[in-house]
Amino acid sequence: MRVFTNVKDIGDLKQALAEAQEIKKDRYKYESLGKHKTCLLIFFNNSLRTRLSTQKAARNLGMDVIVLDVNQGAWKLETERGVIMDGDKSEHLLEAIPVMANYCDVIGVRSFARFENREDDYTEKILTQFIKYSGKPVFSMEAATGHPLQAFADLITIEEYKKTQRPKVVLTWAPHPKALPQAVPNSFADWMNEADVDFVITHPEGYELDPQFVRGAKVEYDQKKAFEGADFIYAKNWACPGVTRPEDYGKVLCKDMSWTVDTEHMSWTNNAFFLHCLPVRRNMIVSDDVIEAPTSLVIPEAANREISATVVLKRILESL
Ligand code: AN0
Ligand code: CP
Repeated sequence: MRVFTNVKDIGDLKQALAEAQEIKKDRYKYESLGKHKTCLLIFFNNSLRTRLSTQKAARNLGMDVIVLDVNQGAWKLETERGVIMDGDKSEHLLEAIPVMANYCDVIGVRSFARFENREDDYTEKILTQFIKYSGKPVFSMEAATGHPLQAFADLITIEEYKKTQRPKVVLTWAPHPKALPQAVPNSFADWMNEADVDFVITHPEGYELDPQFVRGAKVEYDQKKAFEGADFIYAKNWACPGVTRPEDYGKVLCKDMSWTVDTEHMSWTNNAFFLHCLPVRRNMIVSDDVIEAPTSLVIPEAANREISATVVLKRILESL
């Protein structure tokens, strides 16, 4: 595997889940695979889980790791070609990428949606340049439109906790004070659509996700109806994806607190497990009681980030 940005890159999901369980039983099984290989993790945005779990995964495989926070200590990067660079940006991405690629064998990139221009975000302008100009395998650590390491960890968690062969999994929008990207819900939909689950998406009108991720999934605007019989509730906020009204792209259209997942919401379900990628704002997205309940899987879900990253890096190392 030379590129990891979406569910298609990982291939057969049953095989990927089997590999995840193999790694979970012995996370150092492939510790000689990454000897003398360097993994460079580039962060344009903040991170707790991705930063730690991906470093841990690389070390499980015997790799060396370099972490770069672009906005703390590196030169400010220009990303547009043709710009007269007389402002505060000292270096262009087009030099920085091949330079950074010299020092590593594999590159992970975190570069969130900027909400300046829908097309730039949805064509993955930054990530694509890393893939094109680095000459090295590149994996997404949450780019503008996807967070595949998260979705893979989510699937591993669902597989581990499901009580029926084909559980009902509900992705629900929930309120948040700031505009957040669609990367997490996009990837979650991308993966659930390929998994053996009954998948339903619920959100207020105007928050329709991009059709390339929704595909055949059921969209139910009535949150209560969506929750009925659910085995897993996956909560996430996202800003307007601009599908129906492009001019609303990146806007916060709704802060309706009746969408916050609380015990009453969970009572509509089939005693569902609660999932969230974290970081989460309590009593905006989810109530204290729901996130602290025994049915909350947010901690094992975060733990599975090490497993998903180890499988992905293993696959990449095998292709070098
Ligand atoms: C980010 C997001 O919503 O995409 C990262 C989630 C993993 N969340 C925040 O910025 C709070
Ligand atoms: N879930 C997740 O990716 O968390 P971080 O933003 O802390 O890495």
